[in-house]
Amino acid sequence: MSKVLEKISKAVIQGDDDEIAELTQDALDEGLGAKEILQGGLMPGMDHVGVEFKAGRMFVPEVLLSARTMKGSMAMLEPLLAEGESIAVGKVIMGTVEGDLHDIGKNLVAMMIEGAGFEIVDLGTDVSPAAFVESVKKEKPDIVGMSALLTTTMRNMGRTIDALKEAGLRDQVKVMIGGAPVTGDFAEQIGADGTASSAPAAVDLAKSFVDLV
Ligand code: B12
Repeated sequence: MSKVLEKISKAVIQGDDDEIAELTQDALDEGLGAKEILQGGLMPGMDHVGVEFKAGRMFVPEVLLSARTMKGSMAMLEPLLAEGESIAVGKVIMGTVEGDLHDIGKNLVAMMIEGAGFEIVDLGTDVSPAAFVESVKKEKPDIVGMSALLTTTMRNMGRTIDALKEAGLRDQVKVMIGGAPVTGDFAEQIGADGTASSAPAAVDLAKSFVDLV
C-alpha cells in the first residue's frame, strides 16, 4: 500500500477528521484516482473498524468518528468523478417503517453502511409502504433496509415487501430488515433477504448482497 493510502487508512481508524482533507489532497496530488483512494485507503480502514467493533475493542462513539472521517474524504472525491460515475459500492435506501419513530439503531446502521462505501438515502421514520415503493422507483437502490422496534409495527415490514411485489419491484432489490424484535425466522416468514442484529453485521450483510464478501 502506498504511504499516503496507509495514512488515510490510519486516519479513518483513528477518526481523525481534521487530517483527512489534507491526506486526501496529498493522495490526489500524487495522482491517485478517487476509486483507488476509496478502495486502497478508506475501505481497508473502515473494515478494520468493523473488526475492532465486533471484538469489543472499539465503541459506538469511535465508530461514528471513523464514519465521519470517511465521509469527509468521500465528499472531496465525489465531485471529481465523471457525470454518472459513482465511487459508491452500492446504493441503500433505509427507513423505519410506518407507525414507528425509533431511529437510533437505523441511524447507526446507516452510518456504518455509508462508512463501508455505500450511498445511503435515509427516508427517516414512519415510512409508509407507498413511500418505500416511490423511493425505490426514484432512487433505483440495490438494497432496501427497514427498521422496526415495536412488535406492532414489525408487520409493516411485511406489508412493505408486499407493496414492492405489487409494484413489480421486489426482484430489483435485496431487502434487509432489523430492529430488536426482528428474528431470522421472522425475516424468512415475510420474504426478506436477510436480517442482522448489529451495525457491523448489517454492513457484512449489505456487502454480501453486492458480492463484496
Ligand atoms: C429509545 C427508545 C424510545 C425513544 C426513541 C427515540 C429515537 N429517536 O429512536 C422514544 C422515547 C421516542 C420511544 C418511544 C416509544 N417506545 Co421505545 N424504546 C426505546 C429503547 C429504550 C431503546 C431503543 C434503541 O434506540 N436501542 C439502541 C439501538 C442501537 O438498538 P436497536 O434499535 O435495536 O438497533 C440495533 C439492531 O436492532 C440493528 N438494527 C436496527 N435497525 C436495523 C435495520 C436494519 C436493516 C438492520 C440490518 C439492522 C438494524 O442494528 C442496530 C445497531 O446495533 C427501547 C428499549 C430497548 N432496550 O430496546 C424502547 C422500546 C423499543 N420502546 C417501546 C415502546 C412500547 C415505545 C412506545 C410505544 C412507548 C409509549 N407508550 O409511547 C413509544 C412508541 C413511539 C413510536 N410510535 O415509535 C418498547 C417496545 C415494546 C414492543 N415489544 O413492542 C421498548 C422495547 C421498551 C420496553 N421494554 O417496553 N422509545
